[in-house]
Amino acid sequence: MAEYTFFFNPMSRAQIARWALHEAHADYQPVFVDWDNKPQALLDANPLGKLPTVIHHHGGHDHAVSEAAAVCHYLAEMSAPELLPRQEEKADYFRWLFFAAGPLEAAVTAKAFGFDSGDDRKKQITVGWGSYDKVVDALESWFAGRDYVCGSRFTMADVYVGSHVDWGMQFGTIPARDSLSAYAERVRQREAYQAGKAIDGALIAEMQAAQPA
Ligand SMILES: N[C@@H](CCC(=O)N[C@@H](CS)C(=O)NCC(=O)O)C(=O)O
Repeated sequence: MAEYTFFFNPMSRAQIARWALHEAHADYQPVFVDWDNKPQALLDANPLGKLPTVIHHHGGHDHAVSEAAAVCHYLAEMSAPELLPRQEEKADYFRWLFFAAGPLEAAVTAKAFGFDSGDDRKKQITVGWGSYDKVVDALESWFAGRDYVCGSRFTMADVYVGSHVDWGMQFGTIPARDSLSAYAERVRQREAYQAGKAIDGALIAEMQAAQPA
């Protein structure tokens, strides 16, 4: 049995976890998930049935991990310690990992579905992301001064934050400001990013070819 079971669909946030699995050189068994017929093992592990969900078969136990940011950090903890933050990198690492999973994700979703707070100060004070514009400005200024989340060294936080920025540039949900497009370009050079994209890209092409015209 592989060390990790990886529930995925190539057209999903599971791409983030695949990249992380490749960064960790993990031994994993992929299990394709059809949205309309989710495997019981996925629902048992994660009642929301959300992807990515990973099961770590370790020490005679099965440990289920969901939430893409948690999956990335867990994989670093278990299988890629060199991608964990060093003492002096921890503040930046955790701050931006959680910023991306919370405010950034929420701001992009809110903007896409038309419920961002915009210039409304009352809403800005209440919602956890302030406003989409403030979130993008914060992200842009962070990467104006550094190559990666923690400075000059790539860590697992870059898989998660980098995925958001990469997708944002690709789908136009985050503006292609200089520091952000440069950061996206930098993380796309990772061998593990390219390996994961090649697998998911080929599967997406197969699925699209199989669809009736
Ligand atoms: N908060 C979760 C969100 C995961 C999520 O929403 N995944 C979507 C695909 S991108 C999904 O599994 N949707 C299927 C469903 O909800 O049935 C994370 O960050 O991992």
